[in-house]
Amino acid sequence: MSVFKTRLTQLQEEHIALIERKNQASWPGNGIYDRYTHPVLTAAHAPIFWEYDLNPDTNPFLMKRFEINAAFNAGAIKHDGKYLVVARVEGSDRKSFFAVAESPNGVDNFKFWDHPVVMPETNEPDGNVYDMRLTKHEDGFIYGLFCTERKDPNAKPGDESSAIAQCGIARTTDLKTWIRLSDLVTPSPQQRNVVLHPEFVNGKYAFYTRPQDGFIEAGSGGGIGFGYSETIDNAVVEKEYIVDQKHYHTVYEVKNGQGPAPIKTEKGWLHLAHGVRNTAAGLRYVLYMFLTDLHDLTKVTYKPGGYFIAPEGEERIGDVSNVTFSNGWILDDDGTVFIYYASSDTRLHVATSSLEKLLDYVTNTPPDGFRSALSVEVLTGLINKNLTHAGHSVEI
Ligand code: M1P
Repeated sequence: MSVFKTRLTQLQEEHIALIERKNQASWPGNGIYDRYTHPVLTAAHAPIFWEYDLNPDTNPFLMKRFEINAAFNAGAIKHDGKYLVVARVEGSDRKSFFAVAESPNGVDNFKFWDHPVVMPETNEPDGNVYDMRLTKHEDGFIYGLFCTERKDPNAKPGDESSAIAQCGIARTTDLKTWIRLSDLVTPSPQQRNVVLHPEFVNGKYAFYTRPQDGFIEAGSGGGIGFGYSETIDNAVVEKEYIVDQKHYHTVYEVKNGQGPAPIKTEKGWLHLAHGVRNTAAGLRYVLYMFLTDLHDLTKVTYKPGGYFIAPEGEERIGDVSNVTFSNGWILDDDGTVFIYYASSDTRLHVATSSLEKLLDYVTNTPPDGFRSALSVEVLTGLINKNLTHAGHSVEI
């Protein structure tokens, strides 16, 4: 057999084994959610026909012609009975694009659709697009809001890295054909992590935003904002109300951002977000949760202290290490919640929980007291409760 054929056979066998690999929950976990043994999506999940020219005449050495570098930060939705993620796929040329992968069960067997998303552009071409949040809106459409990044027109000569980030908006009914609308206009010079609320609020479209001064730095901006627009075509948010601020000496002291669209529960809107703090080794991104009032969407009613998910083991390492990031989750009919989170801007994982468990977590985990002494007070309370409780049914 030719080298071409031998290599191709091996690549195909390895690819099928990867896609069909079973994923198992890692026990005993923390009781809040289950992590899984394997990532659900990686660069290696890209179909072989994306990376190779499979014609031996034009590619006799069976070389990669279009290398996929990473598959991470994914929007998620259950559609026609399938668990779909719209991943940020990045080529070795650093350009991101969107591609849909589907799974029959939400935890393994994720397979990319044959073609990536062809995202139409506005009059101002996108330099890079990433981090789509999917919202099934009550107006009947599925919206994808994402970051569109373009070179800063005011960058000084020689500055090839300054960029302007804004929120791109597209809608679809089948995740195959996308209609691009105008980018969201807000008072903020930079926007990332913008999410469409699934319901109309007083007849208006409502957006979670992240006002930010610079491309990386939140600066005097920051916090998860909230604002309204009369329309979704040519959407304009005139005022951003801060729902969840960054705060000194917390896991969200440098900046934060809304994750996926919040889930409506009987106790309020359940939010997943990311928080960023600075360390000697650079920025550290973790996930945290909070609940907002069912009627006053700008009022946080519960917010556990600390992180919900932080990078662990191999999750710690990647193109941008020490990062967990989530922009997609799926609430299933039986109350299971599939939380899709990416690690270190490299790969996508799933954690599973339930609405009941997440509400228990959010409403019963002590809030951040913002001082060491108050953390010790909370810990002492828990220790004393456990050690002095005579009627404990469990031997300690
Ligand atoms: O590299 C970590 C993350 O950085 C950005 O998030 P934020 O806007 O909060 O700083 C995004 O580029 C995100 O995609 C990335 O995972």
